[in-house]
Amino acid sequence: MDHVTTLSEFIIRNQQDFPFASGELTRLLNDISIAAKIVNREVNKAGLVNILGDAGSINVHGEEVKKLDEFADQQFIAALKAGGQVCAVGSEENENIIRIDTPVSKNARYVIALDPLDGSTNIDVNVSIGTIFSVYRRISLSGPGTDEDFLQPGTEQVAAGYIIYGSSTMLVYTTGKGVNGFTLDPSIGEFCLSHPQIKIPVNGNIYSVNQGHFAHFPDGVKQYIKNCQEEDKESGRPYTLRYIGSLVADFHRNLIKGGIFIYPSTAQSPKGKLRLLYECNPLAWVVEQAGGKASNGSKRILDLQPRSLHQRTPYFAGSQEMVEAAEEFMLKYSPAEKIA
Ligand code: P6P
Repeated sequence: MDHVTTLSEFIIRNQQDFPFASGELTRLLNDISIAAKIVNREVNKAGLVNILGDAGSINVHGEEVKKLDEFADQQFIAALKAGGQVCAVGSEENENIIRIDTPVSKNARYVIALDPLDGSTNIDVNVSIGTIFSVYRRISLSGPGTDEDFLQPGTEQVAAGYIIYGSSTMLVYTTGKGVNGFTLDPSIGEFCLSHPQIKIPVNGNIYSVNQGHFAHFPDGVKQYIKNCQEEDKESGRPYTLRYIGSLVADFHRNLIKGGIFIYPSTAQSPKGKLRLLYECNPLAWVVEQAGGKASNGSKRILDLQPRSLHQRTPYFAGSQEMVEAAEEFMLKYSPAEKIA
């Protein structure tokens, strides 16, 4: 069997490629991978809720059972605090940023925005879920991190990626030198390089959208979906509709096979449902580094200037030619959808 390359070995071997001082990225991604292994263990036990107790109950060990997304949030924050590489954490689970004031962390050079467990409502039905993370260099000079450290366009990210807890658990990330995927080998407790230099097909035949919102989609999205459903052998249409309802799972499938994921503005979510800082930006950088595109229907996601931590945005991400086709429909049928 060829030599297995672990995540730590890979980072050390490619250290010169990373915009970090030696050792910082190794430690930061190691902290993330430690929390991911702990969350993975709990996610895999979620089916035993009748034994372990439902969230809010007291389990057989007399411990309070936490909701898995709260549990994941606490695990990632604890691992990042212990690792000392970030001075603040912005999390989907917390209204305000968590400013880290420990002696080792408060002058750390990075901040991290994360969705600790996206799609957690799918746990009860055994559907893949994920963690999404985005790392920036701080803007503030010293001390615990500040809000302004998080309100940077996605082009300023220095590391970004996701963990998908599925049929296997994978960590996929970029630091601007391509996208690499690592699969957790539970027998040795290591993330091992399994998908080097991932590239998304420039075109695809899968579209991912919640058709249930169709009536409230912008006309450009309605027309693009109708185009996907038309018979046209030359372009391989009709395309296949695949929608898991778990962003990381839908995104990862399209990254590997090609396709487009769309969550546009809807009546319930006039600015889109997905969050810019810790869902759309990190996945936008990953998909661009893999050769794809990500926009809000008219503007590049990574160029958007965030105004608040939990800001939402319409999201079109995936194979370059599919995103460009959808943008053309948006320009033609929904020009007013230009989101500032
Ligand atoms: P809808 C899960 O709740 C989530 O945040 C994403 O993971 C997913 O892509 C989206 O919402 C699904 O939303 O409205 O289709 O149920």
